[in-house]
Amino acid sequence: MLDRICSWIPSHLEGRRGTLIYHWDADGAASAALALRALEAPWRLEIPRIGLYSSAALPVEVEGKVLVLDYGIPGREYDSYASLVGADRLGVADHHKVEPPSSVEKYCNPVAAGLGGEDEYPACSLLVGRILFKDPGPIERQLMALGIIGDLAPFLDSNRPHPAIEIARRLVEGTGYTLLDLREAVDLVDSSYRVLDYNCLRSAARILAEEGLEGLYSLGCARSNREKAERIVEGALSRLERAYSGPLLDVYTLVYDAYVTSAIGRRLASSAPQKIVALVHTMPQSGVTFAYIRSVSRDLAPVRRALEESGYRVGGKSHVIVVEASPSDAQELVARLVDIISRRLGGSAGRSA
Ligand SMILES: [Mn+2]
Repeated sequence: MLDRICSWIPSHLEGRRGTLIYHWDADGAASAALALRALEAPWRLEIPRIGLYSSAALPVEVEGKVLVLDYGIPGREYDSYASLVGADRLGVADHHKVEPPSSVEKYCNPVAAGLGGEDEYPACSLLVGRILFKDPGPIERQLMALGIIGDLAPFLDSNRPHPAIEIARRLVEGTGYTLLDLREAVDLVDSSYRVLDYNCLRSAARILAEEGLEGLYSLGCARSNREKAERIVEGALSRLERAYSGPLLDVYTLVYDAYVTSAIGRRLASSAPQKIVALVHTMPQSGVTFAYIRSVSRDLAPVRRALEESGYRVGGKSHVIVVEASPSDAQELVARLVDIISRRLGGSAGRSA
């Protein structure tokens, strides 16, 4: 089934020139590293503008064929991107629950195609690894597991079981690493997007492709970004304000100029595992506001539908949603979230297994 929609990937990667574009997190970097290992020559590496989820965040200057990995934007965004770079040379591999594009034929997203949920497809790295490597070796197994632990870190951090964590455990078994080693590797990659270090995100993908986890642990820029990011996250936590607290929902606000939205949002979600947690984060210098909505126990699909119906731009998966707004709408966004999640969905924001 997966082969039917994703079998184009190996031939798409043929040729010496091309561009890999990948989501700025650990799953994105692991997916790019797996693609690099399958290439005969290293392609150019590009990362969307950190924090933004739209075709406008994708590079216009690309070379050769283009493969976008793990970037989670809805299909219509790829339709607009295809009109810029050409639909024939664009391919997309993803596992986010979004509407598929209409003009991009090379679109490998089993979740969007209705082949399964995110439990079956917990990471883009797992998807890409399965397609590219019929018999994955130790480094491929590490990379496939890294993407899973990247996307499921909040489950691991709050000690909640998830079937895919067992998949990751089996993948790294015998490669010399544990789940905790993977968790550390996730922080090493993710710290670079928190401090907006695009170059280090490229280095991370390249060294992961060449040496696997071992190379990442000794990557100097990743280690220093982790220290920087820890200080930044501490600074953000001290400025966090609770705007609302109810039995189902907590809403926090933060005004802070660093891309720590997911780091803080994940931490808040892990500390209130029975609830839905929303963080409305404004970065004044960048002029953007994000609402990051996460729950480790509840399916957010009804929340997502309600926000879309209210006219918001929404991206994400079943346990995490990102809403983009402008800073002047931050206060209204808080009120809307309380209205939609607490009042309207109070009874129906269902628990998932
Ligand atoms: Mn992912």
